[in-house]
Amino acid sequence: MQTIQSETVPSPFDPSPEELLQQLASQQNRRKRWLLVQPMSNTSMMVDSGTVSMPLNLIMVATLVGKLFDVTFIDERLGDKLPDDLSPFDIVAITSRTLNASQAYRIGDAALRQHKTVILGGVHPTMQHEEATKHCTSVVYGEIESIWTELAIDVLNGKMQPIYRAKELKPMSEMLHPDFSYALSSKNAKKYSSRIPILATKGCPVGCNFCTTPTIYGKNYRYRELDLVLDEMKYHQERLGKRDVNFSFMDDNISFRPQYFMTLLEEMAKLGVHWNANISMNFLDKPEVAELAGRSGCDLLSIGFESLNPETIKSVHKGSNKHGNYEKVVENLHRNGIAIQGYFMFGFDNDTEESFQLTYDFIMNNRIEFPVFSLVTPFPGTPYFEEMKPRIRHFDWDKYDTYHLMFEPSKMTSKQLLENFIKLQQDVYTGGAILRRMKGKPLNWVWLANYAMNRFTKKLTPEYFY
Ligand code: B12
Ligand code: SF4
Repeated sequence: MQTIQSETVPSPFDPSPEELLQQLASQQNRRKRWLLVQPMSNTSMMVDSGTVSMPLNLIMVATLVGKLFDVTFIDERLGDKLPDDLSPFDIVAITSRTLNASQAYRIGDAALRQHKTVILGGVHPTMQHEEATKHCTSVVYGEIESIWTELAIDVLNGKMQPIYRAKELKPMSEMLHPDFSYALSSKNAKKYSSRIPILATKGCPVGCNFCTTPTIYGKNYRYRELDLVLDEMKYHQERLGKRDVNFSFMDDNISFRPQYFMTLLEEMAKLGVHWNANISMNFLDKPEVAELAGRSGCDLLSIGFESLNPETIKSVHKGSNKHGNYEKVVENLHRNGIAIQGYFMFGFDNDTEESFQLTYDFIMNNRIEFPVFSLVTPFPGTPYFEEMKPRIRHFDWDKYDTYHLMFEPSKMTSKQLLENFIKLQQDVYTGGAILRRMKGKPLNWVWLANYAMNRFTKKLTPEYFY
């Protein structure tokens, strides 16, 4: 006869996991103390210096954790200092991308030495969970929201598992309204960009082989009810006492569901806000979309053009990029007063020295306001990483900032790649080139970004990228 253990069969009288969590939480003698850390990277790029964007990922973690526990929030990029003595804390939870993984691991190791429960989350620990478990008690795979109940129950019971991975993703309607006070309470908070991060959708089914999003979230695309997004915008308008608030969407690709996107735009037009976002270019070739985006207060869209070579686009599976549409997309956006942050990557196997001239001509002829260049970087966990692994020069995560040479190119030497890469950046950011691209455009932060890039690119030498 088979014996059935009582705990494997849930009784209708058992509390649900959510109820159990509330019960356990209310029995805490004192609220457990969490230290949440955004680590600083070693990158020479400008992304982690000067003004930085508020880390919505860690803010979302703090918002959830803060419902049941005490939270101390440290953002090393601001100059916040991690205490040497971690005894006031029970749990140290650290977010990490690849470029700050080694710093995240150093913090994790130090906290483990002080016998703290250490939790690592974010893109890199998700993609490299076996590596990450050596530097923590537990890794959280993907978003915290979908696994929070199980994680929090284990924290309260003091019985942690090495990895927490949700069986299914929760709908975004359950996402809490982010509480920015955790980040803004830092005495260094003035270093945060005034643009408020906001999230409407998650995921991107385009499926580029170099991107972590399809690997972590699959072809899934979720969105929040519009009212939730708009309520968040109205809340900030009231808090700041003005209509003209600047929002920065953290979405992977905001336009994947055209109807949702168009309705969101209509509603933002009524609110009178300003916004920027990442977007794929399929769909922007329609003039009516660009017109509505301009009317809704969009002042900049970040678009991954990646390469002007259609063969390269095909090889990375970026089906959203139709080479014949590039100029039409730019023209549509410019006609409606929307600036473009254009991303371009170099080092692909199809790239030759001519690729740089082609890109220069495209940027200058189309007056791309904010071109951003990177060296192709196979991020761990992506199909591209697996494909390129035998050719990757190093696995030093500090150098995975898209500004280091990852492998020898196939149709030119590394020296040629780097010299052309530097020349292109310096050429599009000379004073004259900035004027040619920017003349007549609104006097805003995009001009400042160009000025900063002018200074930054002058300093570049090939050694920088090794
Ligand atoms: C918006 C965005 C940006 C913005 C803002 C970044 C910022 N400060 O937050 C800008 C434009 C500045 C940017 C810049 C860059 N980015 Co970016 N960016 C994104 C994007 C699209 C969304 C990030 C986001 O905020 N999502 C919303 C939040 C709420 O979700 P989340 O980050 O996934 O966080 C959840 C979980 O990860 C988890 N979690 C996160 N941390 C923790 C911690 C703990 C303890 C726990 C339990 C859980 C947990 O719970 C969170 C809440 O749900 C991601 C793609 C992605 N989906 O991750 C790429 C991404 C992070 N970027 C990437 C890259 C490469 C860059 C750049 C190097 C690009 C460049 N060449 O300039 C720079 C580097 C910037 C930097 N210093 O990190 C890569 C990183 C790859 C990697 N393996 O590290 C990503 C993953 C895109 C990709 N190609 O795959 N980026
Ligand atoms: S379009 Fe952007 S977000 Fe979507 S898979 Fe490609 S790189 Fe990732």
